[in-house]
Amino acid sequence: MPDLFTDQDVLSAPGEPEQLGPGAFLFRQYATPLAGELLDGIRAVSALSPFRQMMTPGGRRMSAAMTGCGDVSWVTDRRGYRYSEVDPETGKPWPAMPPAFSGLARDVAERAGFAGFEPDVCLINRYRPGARMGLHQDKDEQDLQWPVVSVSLGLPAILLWGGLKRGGSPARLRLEHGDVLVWGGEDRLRYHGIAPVPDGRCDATGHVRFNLTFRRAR
Ligand code: MD3
Ligand code: FE
Repeated sequence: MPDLFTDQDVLSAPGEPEQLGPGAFLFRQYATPLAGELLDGIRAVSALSPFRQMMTPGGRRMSAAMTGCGDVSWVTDRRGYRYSEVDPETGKPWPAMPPAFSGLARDVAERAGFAGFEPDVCLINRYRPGARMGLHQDKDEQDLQWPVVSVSLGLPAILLWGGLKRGGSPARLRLEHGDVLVWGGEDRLRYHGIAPVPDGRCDATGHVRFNLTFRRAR
C-alpha cells in the first residue's frame, strides 16, 4: 500500500514558515491565493494616490516608485524621512487601507507570534526592471516592538539582508510572487535592500514587481 503522506508533503505543508532568524519568518506563497484582491487594492489605492519616485534627503531620486494607504504613509524629500497623514502629491489624506490588506497582515503576523498587529500604514513599492533599494533600516516607526510584514507580488527579486550594523556582505534571498515575510523582535532592525530587479514577465503584473510593507507607525 503506497504511503500517500510522505515526508515531502509534511515539509511543504501550507502555512509552515521558514525561520530566517529569531524574529524573522518567510511564508512562501502565502499571499498567492489573495494576489487578485491585493492587485485590485493596489489599483484602487494608486488611482487616488499615484505612484511617484520620491527624492531622498541627499537629493537622489529613488528608482522604486511608491504610494501608500492607511492613516499615514512614509515620505521622503529634501527635508528628510517621515510619516505623513497627508499625501504631499495630492494634498489629501492617504486612501484607506483595503480590508484584504489589513486582514492578511494581521493573520500572518499572528502566525509568526505577533498577535494583535494592527498596521496603520501599508507602503506600496513598485519596481520596474533595473529598480533597486539600497541597504537601510526601517526605524521611523514609533514602537519597534511591532513587526514589519512584507508581501511580494509580480517579478521575482533578490532581498539583501544584513546584520544589525552597517557593513559586511548581506545574505541573498530570492523573493517570488506571493511570498510573505515577517520581521520582528531581534530582527526588526536588520539592514535590508533589494538588488536591481531583472527584467522578466509575470502573468499577474507584467514587467513589474510590487512590494507591500505593513507597519505600525504610531
Ligand atoms: C523590515 N522594501 O519598503 S521589504 C521598505 O521589497 C523595504 O520593497 C523592500 O525595505 C521591498 O522599507 C523589502 C522586506 C523587508 C526585508 C527585511 C526587513 C523588510 C524588513 C528587515 C527588517 C525590517
Ligand atoms: Fe525597508
